[in-house]
Amino acid sequence: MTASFDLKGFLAREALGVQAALERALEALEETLDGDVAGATRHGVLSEGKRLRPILCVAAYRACGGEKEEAVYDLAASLELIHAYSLMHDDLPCMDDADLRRGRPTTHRVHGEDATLRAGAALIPAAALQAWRAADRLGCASSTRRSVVAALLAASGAGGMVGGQWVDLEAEGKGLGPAELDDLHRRKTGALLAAALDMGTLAAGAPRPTREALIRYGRAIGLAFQIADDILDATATAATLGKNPSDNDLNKSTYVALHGLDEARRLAEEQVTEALGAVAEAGVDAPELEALARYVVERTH
Ligand code: GRG
Repeated sequence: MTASFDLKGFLAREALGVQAALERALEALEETLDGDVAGATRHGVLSEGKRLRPILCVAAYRACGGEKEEAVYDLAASLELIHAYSLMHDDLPCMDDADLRRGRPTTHRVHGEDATLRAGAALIPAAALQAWRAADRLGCASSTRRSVVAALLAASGAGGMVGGQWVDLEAEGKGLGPAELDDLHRRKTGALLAAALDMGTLAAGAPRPTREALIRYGRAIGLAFQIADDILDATATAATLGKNPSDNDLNKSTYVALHGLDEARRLAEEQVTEALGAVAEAGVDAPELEALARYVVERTH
């Protein structure tokens, strides 16, 4: 089934649904932002990303029988708001000091550091509110609404993305071991990807074993995604990737530096196999999730 799956068409269609939800989210948020900060927010959120996290959330929701199409994009958009803030802040001079993101100058290069810092900070509570309201529109019970927002915030916080970023910054130039590198990326990248599956399955009211299996899928593709990122970082140009500097420039530990290219590719494939196994265990018919698992390691940027 996956062999004939039109991944390109699927990604393009889903990205449009996500984009429309992001526009709706920003219209509401902009009522509370001044001009500079609103401009920085639009730049960081609406620039052309792959929208992988929201697309995973929508795919998980559908795989578990969810049918409320517009509201689930609003829920999924909350993940992209967090992701966008993290990229905007990650690019700031006090972190990676990056010039290029998604093929465009970074937000602070266009709108300034002050507006970028404030826009990113405003996006964090906005994302939580967005998830809460969308779960409400999806008809989730109040305990499910709490779980949905908790999943988003736990994955974004010190035990997840922020904690992983912290370790990443401290590790620059130090050389991490394999277990430390896995831990860093499980938190920095994997936690939010796994939360996408968690939130989609929660919103659809999936039974616990299905939910747990799909969260395992999310963790596996999270690691595969990061290994693929390191492979791309080592093999593709900044123009193809649409971002700079590279991890190599920043003297960061990577899967390629630690294991070499061939072994890094094998490790990524191992995680894809693990992810596909988790979908089978979940007992759902989900060609979209199967195709997305392959996409994370086959993508070119
Ligand atoms: C102050 C310690 C501290 C943290 C603040 C900045 C930050 C929070 C976290 C950074 C997290 C980060 C940059 C994670 C990287 C995730 C990642 C792999 C980004 C690239 O994702 P893609 O390829 O990007 O999905 P697109 O552009 O397609 O959306």
